[in-house]
Amino acid sequence: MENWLTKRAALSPNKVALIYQYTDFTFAELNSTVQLYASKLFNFGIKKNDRIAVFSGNSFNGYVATLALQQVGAQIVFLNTRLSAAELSFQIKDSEAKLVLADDSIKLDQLRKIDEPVTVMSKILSMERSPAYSPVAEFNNDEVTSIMYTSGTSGRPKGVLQTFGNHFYSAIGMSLNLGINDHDSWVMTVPIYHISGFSIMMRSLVYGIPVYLIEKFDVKYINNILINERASIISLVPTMLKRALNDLQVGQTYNDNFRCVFLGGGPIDNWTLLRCQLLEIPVIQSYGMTETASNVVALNFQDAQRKVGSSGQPLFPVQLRITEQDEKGVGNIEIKAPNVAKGYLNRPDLFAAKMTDDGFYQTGDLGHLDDENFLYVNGRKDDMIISGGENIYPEEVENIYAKIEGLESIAIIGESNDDWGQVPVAYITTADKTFLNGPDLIEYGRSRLAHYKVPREFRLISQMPLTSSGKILRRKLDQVDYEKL
Ligand code: S0N
Ligand code: AMP
Ligand code: MG
Ligand code: MG
Repeated sequence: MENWLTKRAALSPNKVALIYQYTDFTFAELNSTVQLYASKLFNFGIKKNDRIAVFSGNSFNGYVATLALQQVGAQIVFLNTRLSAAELSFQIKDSEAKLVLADDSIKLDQLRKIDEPVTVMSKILSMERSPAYSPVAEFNNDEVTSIMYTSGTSGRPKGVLQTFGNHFYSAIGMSLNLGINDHDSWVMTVPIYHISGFSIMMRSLVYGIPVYLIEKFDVKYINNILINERASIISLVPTMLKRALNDLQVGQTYNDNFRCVFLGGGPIDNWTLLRCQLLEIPVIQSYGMTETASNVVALNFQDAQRKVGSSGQPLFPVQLRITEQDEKGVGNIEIKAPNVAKGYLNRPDLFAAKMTDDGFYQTGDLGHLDDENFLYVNGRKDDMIISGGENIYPEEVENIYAKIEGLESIAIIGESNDDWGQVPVAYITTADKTFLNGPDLIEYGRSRLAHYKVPREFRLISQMPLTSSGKILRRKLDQVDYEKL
């Protein structure tokens, strides 16, 4: 396919591409800004197929830099800005990123502690443009454009390789479901470093619609945009939706061009969905993941009221099946689609282990289909916790704590939480509790892990519930008597 940005700028130069802090940029303006930046990146030495890590919030500079890296043909390694220095360092090394391009409008504290080379985005601005630069001619389907790290039960995080083809089929599947029109625009307040955010940028190029780029999830600011501007679609995770509802004043409604909240990233309770119905805020519930380059299943408008609690039907390009069903029809959710990622960087073995012989990706999620083939997600096969749309793997956190002397065993589970959905809490055993206290254990975690991964509470128990083979039974922990540390 032809380069999506140059193609889009040629097809609809005067349409609005980006709205940032109440200022509009057309596709022609965005393209020329991006090409200038790309030419400077090129002069700085960034070339086709280089891997460049990006540490950025949803800022104008970050948006332009991301698009510019695609224009020079670099692969973008998206860093989650909440990660600790050690976590960032691992991803930068593992991806063999040539450099970290950092958004200097946000706090760079963790980045200052790492050894890998960092360049701030504004430094590129001061470079000369290169006469030798020209944008890549094509975005090819099996070319990797973005890499996003995801953890798992097996130790270190893996980089998910997302191709242009993945993003294209994702955008097409979505538009066939939603029916994108000329009045649509998409609010991007989910982070650009997650597929929830980045996919909005990619869709904007494919559809030719504006993105409202929002730097920080400030609920008053967001509601103001939804009430007083012409925004039509907003992607949210459940935590964000609940905050938005709680902030709405009696009688306030979203603008008359508003079409829907596109909800994903984790389970939602029926009460919140009911509240949305009462407030006449349409919600499209969806199901998807980093490995499928955003949603693969979504409810459509006609069925939203009838199928409360369902994530909808597989999108047009998506095949979905449930294997190993129990007596209630609940089993493994498996997906086959052109938007399933190419693999895990450096770990083809781990990706192959998740693929079936006939090409279905085993998501690790459990679910069932009703008699009309609507999907209901029932949970996870493993013990992954989702807090405010961020995933936490107990094993990853437990491994960090296992290094503490005197701590005999530790197990982490998710506990329900009104704001975050779930938060992690830890159960520990020790022969001598004199040296262990809750606040110190929390501090220990905060200096080594993204803060959302750190257990909120440490609970001392006399012994771990075990399986017959001696493995810790996390799912029994919430029934055990404990002493709060
Ligand atoms: C919910 C958010 C906005 C909360 O962040 P907030 O309130 O802005 O926090 P800060 O002011 O930065 O920090 C305040 C304290 O809160 C802690 N904290 C921040 N986030 C979390 C969290 N998630 N859990 C627990 N604690 C958190 C901070 O650490 C800080 O505390 P201290 O000072 O102690 O450090 C924010 O979390 C957020 O942006 N969440 C969304 C993330 C997201 O987008 N996840 C989706 C990932 N999944 C996918 O992308 C696949 C699905 C998908 O594609 C999709 C998903 C949604 C919608 C659409 C789609 C789609 O298919 O298109
Ligand atoms: P991530 O890999 O960070 O993109 O997270 C994707 C995971 O979020 C999925 O594998 C599910 O476990 C969870 N998830 C996404 N959508 C839903 C949904 N509609 N209901 C329940 N869980 C979901
Ligand atoms: Mg994942
Ligand atoms: Mg995640």
